[in-house]
Amino acid sequence: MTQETQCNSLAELLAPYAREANRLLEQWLVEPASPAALAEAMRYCALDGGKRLRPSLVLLTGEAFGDKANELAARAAVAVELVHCYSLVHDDLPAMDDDKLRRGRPTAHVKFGQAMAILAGDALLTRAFAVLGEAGGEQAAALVAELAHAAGPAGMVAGQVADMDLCEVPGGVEGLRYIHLNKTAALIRAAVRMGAMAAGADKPALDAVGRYGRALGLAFQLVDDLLDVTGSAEQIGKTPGKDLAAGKRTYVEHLGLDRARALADELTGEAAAAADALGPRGGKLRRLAELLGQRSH
Ligand code: GRG
Repeated sequence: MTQETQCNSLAELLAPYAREANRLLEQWLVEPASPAALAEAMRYCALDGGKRLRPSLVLLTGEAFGDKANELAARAAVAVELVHCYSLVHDDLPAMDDDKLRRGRPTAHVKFGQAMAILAGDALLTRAFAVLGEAGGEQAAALVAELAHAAGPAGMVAGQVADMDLCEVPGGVEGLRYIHLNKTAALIRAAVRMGAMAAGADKPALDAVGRYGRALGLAFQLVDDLLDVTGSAEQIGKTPGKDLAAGKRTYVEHLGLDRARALADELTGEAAAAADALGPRGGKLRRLAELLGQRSH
């Protein structure tokens, strides 16, 4: 399948996938018997905002490897975004990053109180695995395991524990790489792998997709660190300068702006090379990596 690569902005490339992700989230987010107040908080945390990068990656990769709309990819897209939304809600809590602004709006605990924010996060996380698991069958089970591993104690949660200095982490760029491979890149890698798995991609393709996701995830985090320093609250939808002010380890703090920018470019090149290894199927993934490397929000 030849993939269109004409898009000039990340928003333009993501738009059709993000629209579909929003539609699917509306459809699957709330389990009917949920208390209304919890459903309201879940909707606040998961709908109306965000770039929908991760679900778009699932859908785009599924499309690259498949010929038609695939329900498993659709469920995986919803599941990965729900896990991402839960992680943002919990990360914003006073016990973690203590942030007041997310996606340009008050954070969940500011809006609903801490107890409801914690519970809404719990509900988003568990709902993710219900939506994915309910597809049934071996393929769905493999996707559940993929997502659980990426989000769990040897993945995103490990990255968060390291980022919060709750475990030993090597100093310097090595430690930063460990944190961001787990906190950020693991879920992005899982997103592209799940899209490819849902479409029945073979092992060599899955390996290339995994390399792509890992490099893209690290590049994404580097650009996030750069934007924390150079972006405005309007551009990034959260408090700028927060990471640096909080004494957080960031690539900019360790490397300075120029070397951090150079590393982002290098990782974008790595992602592009992995996309090229997929042949024509990788065209859109390559373009997405280029545009993500240049993003301003
Ligand atoms: C609570 C287990 C646990 C983990 C939290 C996601 C996370 C881990 C922390 C959020 C802070 C942060 C800078 C994470 C790195 C990943 C990242 C840049 C998240 C923001 O992702 P975007 O830009 O957000 O895709 P939107 O709002 O567009 O979905």
